[in-house]
Amino acid sequence: MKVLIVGNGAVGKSSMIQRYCKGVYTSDYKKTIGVDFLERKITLEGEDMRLMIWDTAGQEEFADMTRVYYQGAHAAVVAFSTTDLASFKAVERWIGKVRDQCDNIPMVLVQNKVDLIDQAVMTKEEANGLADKTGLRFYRTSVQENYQIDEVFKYLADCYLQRIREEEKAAIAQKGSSKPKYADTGAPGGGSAANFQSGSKKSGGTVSLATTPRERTKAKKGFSCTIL
Ligand SMILES: Nc1nc2c(ncn2[C@@H]2O[C@H](COP(=O)(O)OP(=O)(O)O)[C@@H](O)[C@H]2O)c(=O)[nH]1
Ligand SMILES: [Mg+2]
Repeated sequence: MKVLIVGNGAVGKSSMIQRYCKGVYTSDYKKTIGVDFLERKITLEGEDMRLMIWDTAGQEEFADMTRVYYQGAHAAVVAFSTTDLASFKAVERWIGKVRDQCDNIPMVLVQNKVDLIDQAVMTKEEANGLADKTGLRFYRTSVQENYQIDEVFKYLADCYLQRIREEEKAAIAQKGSSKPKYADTGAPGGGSAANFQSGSKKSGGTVSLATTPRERTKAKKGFSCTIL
């Protein structure tokens, strides 16, 4: 699963990725260069998921790179900082950019650095107002304090998982109509049930469940979670 983090510079995007994927935090400000993404594996409702979280630092300066970063993304975090008014005002522009570049992917709005709430340059009402206006789920986080970071990504992973499950349901419903195909795999002659059984015997004696919809669903699920 490819996840993007967008937002103005210095709101804490790289720190958030490092915190979530490596469990580390540093207050040294370094402009991110070179790192494409970090990953973390989580289990959600019994499904193993691999989140690849892409850093979009410096993107604005390299318009050509934009497409590559956004391409194939499954979800996005749109972040602003408690202490940076310009980052707050830029939120809708970032949302627009994600909507332009990606299909209708799940997004979440994040106000980072809530540990600095004393130095906030917007009120709680203003932040809530923006969240309402955008219609996105809103989290207040502190990468420094490791507050609400896991929740942000869990929410996006959950949105993605539900979406995949719905797609699978639709795919299975469609495949139902192609069932007779499997009845044809057996030896010549006989009814469809007999054919299916003789086909199983041929391929090693055990009655294999490999052709049940459930097995195919699982395989597809794993694949869907790891493509970029
Ligand atoms: N106080 C505080 N500082 C933070 C927090 N998250 C990030 N920072 C600091 O903000 C600065 C910019 O962070 P960075 O991750 O490089 O921002 P990016 O440009 O969006 O990738 C760094 O000095 C971080 O240590 C936070 O939750 N609280
Ligand atoms: Mg960065």
